[in-house]
Amino acid sequence: MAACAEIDTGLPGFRLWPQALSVTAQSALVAEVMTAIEDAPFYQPATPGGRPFSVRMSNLGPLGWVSDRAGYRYQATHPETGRAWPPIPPLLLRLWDDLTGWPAPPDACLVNLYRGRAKMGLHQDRDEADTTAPVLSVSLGDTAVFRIGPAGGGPTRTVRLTSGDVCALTGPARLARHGIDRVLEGSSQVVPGGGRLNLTLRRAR
Ligand code: MD3
Ligand code: FE
Repeated sequence: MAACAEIDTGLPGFRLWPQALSVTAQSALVAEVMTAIEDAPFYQPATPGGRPFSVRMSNLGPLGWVSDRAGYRYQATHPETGRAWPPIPPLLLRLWDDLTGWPAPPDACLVNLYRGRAKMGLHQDRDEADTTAPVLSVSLGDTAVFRIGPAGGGPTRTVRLTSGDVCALTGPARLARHGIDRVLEGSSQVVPGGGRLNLTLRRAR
C-alpha cells in the first residue's frame, strides 16, 4: 500500500491515517467485501439483554464476533447459516502488516453496516484473549461521528471518520470507550445502496 501520513489525535495509542485508501481502492475493497459477504449475509444481532443492534453485522476470517442471549463471543460460524466465515481479503491483511507491524495476522474481521439511523453506543472491546494486540479499523462510505474517551471513564471527544480513513488502537487506547454517535447519510457514494461499512481487524485468540 502507498505510504500515508499519520496525524496526531492527541490520544496516546489512537493512530489515524486520514484517506489511507484512494477512492479507487475504497471501491475495490467495498466490492470485494460485498462479494465475500454474499456467503455470510448481514444479519441483525441482539444484545445479551435481547435488544436488537441498529447496526447489521457479518464477519470475515477464522473467527467472527457475535452477540445473542448467550453473550458476546467469537465463533467460527455464522449464527444463521452455520457456515464458516469467508476469508479476509489479502489487501486487508497487508494493511494490518503495514500499519500495525504486529507479528501475527488478524484472525477476525467484523463487518459493520450502518444504514439510516444506525449507531453504536459507548463500549469497550474486551472480548479478545490478548488485548495488547492492536485493533485496526477501516471506514468506507458515509462519514461517521465517532466518539472516544479514556478506558476508566471521563471526558470523551468526537472525531469524524470519513471514507478511506484507517485507524489503529494500541496501548492505552486499546481499551478506550468508544462508539458511533451517528452517520451522516448521503455523505459518500462509495457503498452501493448507501450507508457506512466499517471493517475492524482484530486478534481474537
Ligand atoms: C477504539 N466499531 O465494532 S471502529 C466495534 O465504526 C466498533 O463500527 C465502530 O466499535 C464502527 O467494536 C468503531 C473504530 C474502533 C474500533 C475498535 C476500537 C475504535 C476502537 C477498539 C478500541 C478503541
Ligand atoms: Fe468497538
